Amino acid sequence: MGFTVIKGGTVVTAEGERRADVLIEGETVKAVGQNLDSPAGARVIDATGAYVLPGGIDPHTHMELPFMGTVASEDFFSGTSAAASGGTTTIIDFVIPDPKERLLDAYKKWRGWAEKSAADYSFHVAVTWWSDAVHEDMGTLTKEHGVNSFKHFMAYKNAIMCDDEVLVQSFSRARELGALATVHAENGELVFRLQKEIFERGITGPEGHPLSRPPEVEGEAANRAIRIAEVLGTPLYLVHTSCIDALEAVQRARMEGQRVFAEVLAQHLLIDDSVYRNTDWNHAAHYVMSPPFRSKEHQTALWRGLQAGILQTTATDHCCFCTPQKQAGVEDFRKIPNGTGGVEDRMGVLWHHGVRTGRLTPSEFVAVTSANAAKIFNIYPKKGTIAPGSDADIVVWDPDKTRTISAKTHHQNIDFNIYEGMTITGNAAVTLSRGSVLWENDQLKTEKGAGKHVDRPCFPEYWNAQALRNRHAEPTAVKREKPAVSK
Ligand code: URQ
Ligand code: ZN
Ligand code: ZN
Repeated sequence: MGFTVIKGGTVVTAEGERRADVLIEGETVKAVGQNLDSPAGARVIDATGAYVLPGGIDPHTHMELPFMGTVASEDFFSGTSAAASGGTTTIIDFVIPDPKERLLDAYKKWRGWAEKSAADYSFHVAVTWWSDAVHEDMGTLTKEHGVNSFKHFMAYKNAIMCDDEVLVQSFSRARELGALATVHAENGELVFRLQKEIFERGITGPEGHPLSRPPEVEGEAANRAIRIAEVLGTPLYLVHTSCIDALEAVQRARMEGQRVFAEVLAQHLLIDDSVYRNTDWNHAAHYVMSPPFRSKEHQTALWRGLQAGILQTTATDHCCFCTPQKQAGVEDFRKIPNGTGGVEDRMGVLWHHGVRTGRLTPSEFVAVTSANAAKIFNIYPKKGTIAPGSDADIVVWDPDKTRTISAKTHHQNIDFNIYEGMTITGNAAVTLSRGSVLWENDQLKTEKGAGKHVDRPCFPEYWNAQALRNRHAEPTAVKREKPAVSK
């Protein structure tokens, strides 16, 4: 592969923005600077009037996930292609072993599925049970397979839910390995109880879903995971923080200096729980995901959390189920497969509602859509920036390009779009993955299997500073005479 020069744009990284050209050699950024020469035969991309951004990183997707008796309709090729059309060039997906399934076996299975990806990918690995084999596999995955994050579902009782014993065992192992623990924080026992109560009151439609998972249920689990991580000294990442109750738990911990990171989904910033009252069952069911969409005050708080740095990353939890799949729950909301799409629209909706409203600067936009995830999951500066030596994952971002989001025109493999009809200004004009153009002139040019797995090494010792911070003075025994045993 030869040279590409992206000329005349404004390069934006998490550190700032400047007018500069970008010279790419093969898959890698070679230079960033003013008026760079174009080597003979170089491909020139004109970025005049546009921003030049690091490719987006979505740290939370579920391509072709087997879940709730079906399989998510988006596969790794169609999903990474759709992502590229919206400016996202790397996804971090999830290996979710069945309870009693060896983590390593599940990992190899998912790696096989992901081979078809059009752009780069990596995996969090879920711990869904505990045994010496899990302990061993976590070590193998970190040492030999580039895994540095282990997921724990505190919800989904009788399926993949972790109880406190598993959380404690796994968080301890993660710290030993220098890996990050991540959690889906909802109290699965409370959800199970509330689902039963709601259903038995005759509320069987999608409106029952949010009623069975109120913010308190997420707040309790968020706090519990944070406290367990604090005592054990394990760095923690909360996925899809959706409400004030969880946000406050994160804020308290961070203000105490605990190493806690938190993610917010683009859709939780923009959509409220009125969707569940839609009288069209199919429409309401398409918004059934966990945690559920919340009332408006939570969106306002989440935007503030993102602006204040309490939330560091944005994601989509892209987990697609088409209408016939959702209808498994037509008699019982508990059977509606949980999940929504969104990988294609994350960056566009966040630019429109974030940058164009003044909530975020372009540089902060890059931080929350790319750089922070790269830093937290230890793939920076390979990903998440535009600098010599970085992968040439780059988006020429047209701030004036307007489009109306619709399932009729999107590239996602799902017959619904949660942002249907939303008109946004600011979109990807050209998307490159390691120097190859995947999206240009509103056309996908993706190739099955072109994506590569991204190893994520465990963290240097300083991550275990968390452990040092939490260990009160080394405990010591008290010397004392044995008491005379009274008759
Ligand atoms: O819980 C998750 O993150 C997966 C199973 C996707 N579904 C969802 O409702 N969020
Ligand atoms: Zn989840
Ligand atoms: Zn998820």
